Amino acid sequence: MRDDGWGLMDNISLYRKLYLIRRFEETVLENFPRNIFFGTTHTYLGQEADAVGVLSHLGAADVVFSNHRCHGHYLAFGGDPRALFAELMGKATGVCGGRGGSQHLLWGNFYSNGVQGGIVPVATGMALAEKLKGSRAVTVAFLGDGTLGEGVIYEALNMASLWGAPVLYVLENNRIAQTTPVELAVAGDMAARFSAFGIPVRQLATSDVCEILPVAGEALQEVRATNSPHALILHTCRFGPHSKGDDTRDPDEVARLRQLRDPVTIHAARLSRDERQATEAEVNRLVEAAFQQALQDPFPVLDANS
Ligand SMILES: Cc1ncc(C[n+]2csc(CCOP(=O)(O)OP(=O)(O)O)c2C)c(N)n1
Ligand SMILES: [Mg+2]
Repeated sequence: MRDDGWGLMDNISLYRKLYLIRRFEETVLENFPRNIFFGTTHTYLGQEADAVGVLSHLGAADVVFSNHRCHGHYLAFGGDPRALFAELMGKATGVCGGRGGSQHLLWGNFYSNGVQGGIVPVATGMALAEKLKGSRAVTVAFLGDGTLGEGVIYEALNMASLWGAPVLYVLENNRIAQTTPVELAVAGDMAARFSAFGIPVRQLATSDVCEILPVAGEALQEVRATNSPHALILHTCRFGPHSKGDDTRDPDEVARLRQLRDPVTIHAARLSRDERQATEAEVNRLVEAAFQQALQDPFPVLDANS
């Protein structure tokens, strides 16, 4: 997390973060057909309030584990947009020197990995390590509804509960996994998956960052105070395709979600017209400059001997 006031939670600061993620992701999708990005990408369009609502509470010593849909988490934690654009382009200035691509980031205490569920035991172990070190850091691990089918998650939840790992599992239920609707992939109750292991769960069905912030803050405070795992289920909406152009949903249904559940529009209503326009103009310039800079950046030099 950046140490420059990025953690502020006033309405303009929150809007800046939401809109930064939105513009970043739109820029990725707009430019994907130019063949300037290596590998694939999964955008966070529609879920911006989740990352901002949770990660605005964290400090630089805390730890974040993310998945294949990691750009929003990285940016909300204070990651540099230019380094992320450069990473997608395989450039030397990228988050991981251009070797990780969209899904595999390592930046300070921020980790992401595209193997579904793979980060959950790793995050749990990291949380435990921080506890044993006495750092007071909390770990946040993001996962999606479609990842609830991965058995390794349940081994991790069991150990987290037994050993008191200070971790907040944030389940982003966007009701779809690639093209599979949640009804065809997840049986039974989502919250019960956590409570079965004695892990307290909170749930919210909102795209309003101001509703997520206090509940996430309370959950994180409990993780810190009790040195034990907690879960937060955020029922959210994916506005874009799973990756690029692979959306099999009814376009009218997606349009309806955009109309009712847009985190950017919802929060924009709290700003005056001038505040909104000034913030958007500032972020538009920042994202464009980051993108252009990354385009100019050099590729890594491959050294066969290293
Ligand atoms: C172990 C594993 N199996 C399959 C995939 C391919 N894959 C990537 S994302 C995804 C769907 C994930 O759905 P969900 O967990 O709901 O996250 P969302 O994409 O909705 O954010 C799949 C099947 C993978 N990355 N890892
Ligand atoms: Mg999903």
